[in-house]
Amino acid sequence: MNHQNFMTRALELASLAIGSVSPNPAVGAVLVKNGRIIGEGCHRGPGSLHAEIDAIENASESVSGATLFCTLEPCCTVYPGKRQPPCTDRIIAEKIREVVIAANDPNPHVNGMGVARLKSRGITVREGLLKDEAEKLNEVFNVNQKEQRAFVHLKIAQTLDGRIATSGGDSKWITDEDARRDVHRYRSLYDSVLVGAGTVRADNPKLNSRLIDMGKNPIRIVLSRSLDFPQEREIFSDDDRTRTIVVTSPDSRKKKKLYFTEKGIEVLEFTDLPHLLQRLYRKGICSVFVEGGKAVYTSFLQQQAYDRLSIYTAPLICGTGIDAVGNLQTGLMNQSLRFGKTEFEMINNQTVFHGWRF
Ligand code: AOF
Ligand code: ZN
Repeated sequence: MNHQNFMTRALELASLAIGSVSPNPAVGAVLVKNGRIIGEGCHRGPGSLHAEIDAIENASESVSGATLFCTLEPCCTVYPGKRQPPCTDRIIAEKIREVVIAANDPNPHVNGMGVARLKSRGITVREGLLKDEAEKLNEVFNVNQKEQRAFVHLKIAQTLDGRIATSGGDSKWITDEDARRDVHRYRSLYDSVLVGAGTVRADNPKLNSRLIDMGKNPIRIVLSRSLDFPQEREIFSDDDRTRTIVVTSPDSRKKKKLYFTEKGIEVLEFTDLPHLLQRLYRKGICSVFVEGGKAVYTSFLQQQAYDRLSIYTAPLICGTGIDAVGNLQTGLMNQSLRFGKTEFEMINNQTVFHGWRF
């Protein structure tokens, strides 16, 4: 096995806990001595051991002189709210000789200082092995740390002619069950799922991860200016005890807000999406998976309030219908939104486009 294989294994370990680590990053670590893995570890979520320490504790022999492969730069300080002791101290105390790191930790309390501390104690440090893979795994954490706001992933399911529903509003179902299962997998990875009031009125969605075994249910967020809904929408029932938050404008009627707060549903007021994303992050909601409809997609795109967009396209043409995206006020082609980084996949006969803003 070479260095790349060891880091690939560390990335596999990191991804085991993805979906349960928020607000922390997913991290994996492998300890190697004489060309053999002698310990493996991963971070399992807030309050749990860090991956490096987990690997040290699991080691089958003394780790002195070993090489540590970790997917994230080891942490190096203590600060209010920090739950685990600095990994660098333990790495130094255990006399680990070399540390190979995939990605830098953008947390301002680490951000290069972990590497500097290890180097200052004579430990050889190599950085950047499988960096892109490691950064993709923690795209939510990276945006959280750098921009102090929730990460946004927009998801659209559409026909070949870019419709998300017929003119009568029917959208069940554009994509097949396998594509919908993939969407439920994403729901289970994120802290929250957001839809507009129109979608709640028209589709009465549950917005849970029921197509995934053991998938955790995200917090449900509904954007509504009017706060007018038909009674008994699924999203406001607490059968599965999933938290729901209603987000509305500061001038919506007090009496209507009271209706929700009396049901134990939190009401948040917002003026623009960038502020809402900061507010959600401060409340511990690190990621938002946005599932429509048209007005909501248009607002997020218009306000540049997104990090990633996934479009599931099914082999259907519906002719007239509801467009996925409305007017973005882009008069010229060079003012259109262009995605720098893209990926495509197929799910049965449907294409899935993934685009990243940066
Ligand atoms: C590591 N290894 O496995 C993880 C790290 O509250 P704490 O003590 O768990 O610290 C959380 C911070 O530590 C988090 O914001 C990130 O900067 C880093 N996460 N670091 O060395 C790990 N999960
Ligand atoms: Zn640590």
